[in-house]
Amino acid sequence: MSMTSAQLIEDLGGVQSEALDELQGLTSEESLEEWRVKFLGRRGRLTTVLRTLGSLPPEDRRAAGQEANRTKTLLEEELGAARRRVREGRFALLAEQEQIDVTRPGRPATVGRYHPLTQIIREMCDAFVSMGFQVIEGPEVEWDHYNFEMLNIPSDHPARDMFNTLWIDHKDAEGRQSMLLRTHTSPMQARTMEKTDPPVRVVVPGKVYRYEATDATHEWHFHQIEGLAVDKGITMAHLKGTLYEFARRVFGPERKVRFRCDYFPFVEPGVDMSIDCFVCEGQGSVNGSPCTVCREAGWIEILGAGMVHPKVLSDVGYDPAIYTGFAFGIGPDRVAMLKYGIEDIRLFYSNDLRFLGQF
Ligand code: FA5
Repeated sequence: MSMTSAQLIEDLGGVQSEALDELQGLTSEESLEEWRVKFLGRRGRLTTVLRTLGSLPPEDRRAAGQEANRTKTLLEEELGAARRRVREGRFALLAEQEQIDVTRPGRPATVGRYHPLTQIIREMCDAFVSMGFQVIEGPEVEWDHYNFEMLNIPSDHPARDMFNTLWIDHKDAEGRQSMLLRTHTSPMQARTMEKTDPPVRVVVPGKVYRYEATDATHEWHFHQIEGLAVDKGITMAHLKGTLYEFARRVFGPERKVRFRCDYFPFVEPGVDMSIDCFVCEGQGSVNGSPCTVCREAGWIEILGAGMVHPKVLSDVGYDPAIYTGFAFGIGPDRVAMLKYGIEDIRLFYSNDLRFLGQF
């Protein structure tokens, strides 16, 4: 029985509607490819129908051929559209999963800055450099020899109690503890003088460590800036003039400064210098309650100082009959508290970016 064009056109219609029905439910690129092979492939359903074209009587072929081409083009176009849909759907899904909002402005890059203590140490050193001092640094792991002995603090000296020392597990030939974390920057006094002939004028910023309980103005590790000036004819007036000028530059002219006698074995005479408390404005109390920052003193001590002890000078080979000098050790952590109005020293070391970002 030979095929008629009406039959062939009906077959084409059947393949078309079946193909379009199936295409509707497909959501992956793999299933679309399977669909293509099934309907449009070399052994596919459409091709099979087309092969029967040749068996039509010649006068019917033209109409049937046109219909076959139309069907083929339609299925190819629908496949293309379905492929685009699947691809766009995949991107939309990805965007949803990754929550990409391409319209959002980019995140600004965060710009780093110096820690407030680094800033204050640099500012303080700059003040001394402008007065003729040179900046040097020294080791944080130190010998007992420089931290104590060369500063006129022998091992049996009660002044060792002033410095609650963190010792390193290391003993000398006689079995004594001899290595420590420096308790102050003063060991750089002897280290500098051993290497240099007078005149000497240096400042030494750095970290120091003490086995100490912490509170609003005490940390167990903090910073100091040591100062040392040795020459012929240096007097206490030079010491006071230098430190007043430093205070004026860092705090401004209106801040009150107080000198008092203090004791350090490596100076004679010795003093400490305080600045009026920024919280209670020197009163010792705020609204009738005791001031916790200065512990009711009205003053905050920022440095120890004095005229270099003759024994310290002679131990490094300087003649104390010819040379005199002054030395000081300032706590920049306390200076930063006073300057910026910070009520607790521990904030500097707590690594809170909300705090650090304010400087
Ligand atoms: C000394 O360390 C002496 N080396 C200073 C000195 C140098 C005197 C040269 C004479 C000549 P003192 O322990 O007082 O001294 O400390 C000096 C400064 O360090 C204090 O005034 C204070 O500002 C700071 N400081 C001391 N202990 C702490 C601490 N626990 N936390 C924060 N700052 C401190």
